[in-house]
Order: sequence, then structure tokens, then C-alpha cells
Amino acid sequence: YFIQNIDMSDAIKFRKMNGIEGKAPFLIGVAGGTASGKSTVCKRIMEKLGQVDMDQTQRQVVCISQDSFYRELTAAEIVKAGQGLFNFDHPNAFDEGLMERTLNDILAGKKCEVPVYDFKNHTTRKDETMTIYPADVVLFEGILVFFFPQIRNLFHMKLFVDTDSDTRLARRVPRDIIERGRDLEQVLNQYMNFVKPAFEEFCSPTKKFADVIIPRGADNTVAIDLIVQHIKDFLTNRQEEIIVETASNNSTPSHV
Ligand code: UZR
Ligand code: MG
Repeated sequence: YFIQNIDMSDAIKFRKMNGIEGKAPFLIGVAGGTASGKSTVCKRIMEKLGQVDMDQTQRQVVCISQDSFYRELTAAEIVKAGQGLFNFDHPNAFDEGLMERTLNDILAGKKCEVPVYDFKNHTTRKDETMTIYPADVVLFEGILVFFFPQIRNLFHMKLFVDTDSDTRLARRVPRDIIERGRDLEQVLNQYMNFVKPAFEEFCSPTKKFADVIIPRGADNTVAIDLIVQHIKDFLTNRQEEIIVETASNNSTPSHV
């Protein structure tokens, strides 16, 4: 069983010993409009897989947000952002190259560093990154994760969280005010000028790429249970493949 506060070298040794070192994870993309419940759907999936109370390094399932890949803004763009005049819902707001390189590293079974985004200052933190350790399942969530073809084509499974736009707006307003330090007028202006039109132009059309559309978001426990079962099947199958591989690689008769 897992040990709390395990040393990283132990986690890497553990993957090595169990033959899962360098294995490509099952990569899941989770798209949907703002405040549709993407993060909550990911959290539920991780909870149902029993991942939440586990040590970071022992986790078989990790979740990354597209927010980490907002590109650096110029001085002029930062001023615009402060006035609610910068379009954070447009594909150009993201660093597509960094997203693609990071996902490719993850698929290669490498450990990688992901930027941490600060919504209050509209910038990634200079002093801080998040380390993503090799995992068996990686969830990547964001409004435009299916927009860029090179990124879209990397996913083994694509989910689209489909929540009514009035529900999304009703959630977005308090979230921006409380968690992201905005005022009501700024939030509504930004929503009308950028968030809503960009959803219709860039996000909503990517629903057609999804394998599974989840109506009502995190409330939809039936959909979440089906997805979790699929992930469990993947993990079990891979474990069986590894056992077979390990057995055939051993010259001495196997005890498995
Ligand atoms: P989710 N966003 C900000 O509000 N400020 C930033 O500095 C960067 C992004 C918002 C962005 C988008 N839009 O709608 C939302 N605006 O984050 C996406 N305006 O996040 O999928 O969690 O709603
Ligand atoms: Mg989010």
C-alpha cells in the first residue's frame, strides 16, 4: 500500500519496478464553455478513482488546466486586461506551442513542469511551476482544448461538458467577483464583449469532436460513472499487458 510523504526517487523506482516507467498515459481532453463544470467533472473522476487523498507522487491520475498555458502578455495588453478589454477567450491568448510540447512530453512518460497562472494579475507566476509526475491517466481541461488540431489529435478520449449558458453565467459572475477579484460591471462587460461571442465562435463548434458529451456537467453522475469505468478498464488492461510483457522478458520461468 502507499506510504505518505514518499520520496520522489521512490515513486520513480516504483514505476520502474512495476514496468510502467515510460508508458504513455491515457490522455483525456475535457472541453466546455466557461463555468460549465469542467474542473468539477475532473475532480469527480479523480475522486471516484480514489485519487484525492493520495500522495502526489503516488497518483495514477493527474489533472492539468489549460489556464496554465495563457501566453505572456505585452505591457500594452496587461493594461487592456486591467480594463476588461483583452480577449482571454480567443485562441490567440494561449501558447499553443508550449501546450503541444508539454502534452507530448507527458505522452512520452516524462516528468514535466507546468506554469501556474495568476488570474488576479493575468500572468503566470515567475517564481512557481507545478511538477507533473508520470501518471497512468492525465486529464487536460479548458475552454479550447479541442480547438487546435495538433493538440486535439493527441487525446485518447474527448469529453465535452455541456451546460446551459444561463447556468454558466450565473456561476461565472460570483466566481469572478469572489475568486478573481473583479467587479460586477467589469464581469458582465467582459462576458458580453468577449466570453459569449468567443464561446459561440471557437468553443461550441468543437463539441463535434467529442467522444462523449456530458449534459448538466458534474451533476451527471451516470455519465461520470461510465467514464470512470472506461478508465478503470484501461488501467486493468494495461496492468495485464505489463504482466505478460514482464513474464515474456524473463528468461527464467515466471512466478506470475
Ligand atoms: P474557465 N480568464 C480571466 O478571467 N482572466 C485571465 O487572466 C485569464 C482568463 C477567464 C477567461 C475565460 N476569460 O473565460 C475563463 N475571460 O478564464 C476560462 N474573460 O476559465 O474555463 O475555468 O471558466
Ligand atoms: Mg476552470
